[in-house]
Amino acid sequence: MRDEVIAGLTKEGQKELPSKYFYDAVGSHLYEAITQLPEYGLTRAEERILRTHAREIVVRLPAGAMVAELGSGSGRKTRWLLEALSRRRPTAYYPIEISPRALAMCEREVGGMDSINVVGVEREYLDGLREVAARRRAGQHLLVLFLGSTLGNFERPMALRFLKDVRQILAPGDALLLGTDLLKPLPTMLLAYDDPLGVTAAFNLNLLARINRELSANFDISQFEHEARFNAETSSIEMHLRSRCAQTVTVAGVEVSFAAGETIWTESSHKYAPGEIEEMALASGFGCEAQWTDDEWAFADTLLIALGENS
Ligand code: AVJ
Repeated sequence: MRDEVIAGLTKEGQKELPSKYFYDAVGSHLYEAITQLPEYGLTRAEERILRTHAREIVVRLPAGAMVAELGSGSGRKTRWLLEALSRRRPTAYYPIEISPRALAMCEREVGGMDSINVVGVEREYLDGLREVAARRRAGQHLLVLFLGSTLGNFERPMALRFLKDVRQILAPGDALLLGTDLLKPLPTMLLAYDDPLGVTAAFNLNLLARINRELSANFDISQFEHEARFNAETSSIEMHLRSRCAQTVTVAGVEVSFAAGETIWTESSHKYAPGEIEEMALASGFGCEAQWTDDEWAFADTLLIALGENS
């Protein structure tokens, strides 16, 4: 974390911080609060999809597959799928998370379920997935869950790279259930990332507070403000932290200077056009088996099947 933070803050031009560091104890709880906000429809939309279509999804999955989830979060949405799966047979579930807090929340949420064996994997996504794939029995299929539009945090070329990397770890016939937030009217998207209660602002600013706590930095949190904007070129909502004045901060012994009004880019959440997901899937070695969308909030869960070498 130290090296990535220093590299991002000392970069020429636009300063940046990796969004994966939002989720310490405070950040994980703030994100949970965001998912309850009326302005942030994403999580509820996906929960409605998984709740309403759980059985339909499960019958399309390879039988007896073990389940790996990339970035499980609290695991609340996943319950609906796991319930439908475990009604057919006992299922092994491997949540993969770098945040021990999120992993603990997830193990608590899912741990009590009958016929589900939860084994948390505290690793980066691809490392964790390789580890889980190595544990499968001969011929056993894998279902990878990548929900909540976490893919949207990658720049488009990185998202494609990531899907290709996942495909490489999978065998033909393995499945990937991919959750993606879709493009919607600008005011709706902006409010979702700049809510009137300031929960998202707190979530964003907590990144600086975390860096203070863990890298003995001295950010004055009151001298930064939350900003959400839409980047039409990349079709993504960007979150930034704007320096309210000219100031110098020390981070792990390194001095970082800010001009008044300068920003740190902390996250992009890409919003997809409906046809785009199938396109990305095909370009990364998956076939599009089915797609479910929500009526209230434009969001899609797409079931992708890893194609064989010749298909
Ligand atoms: C957890 C990555 C899906 O991008 O919408 C929520 C994180 N950031 N509000 C998103 C987030 C600001 C969220 N994801």
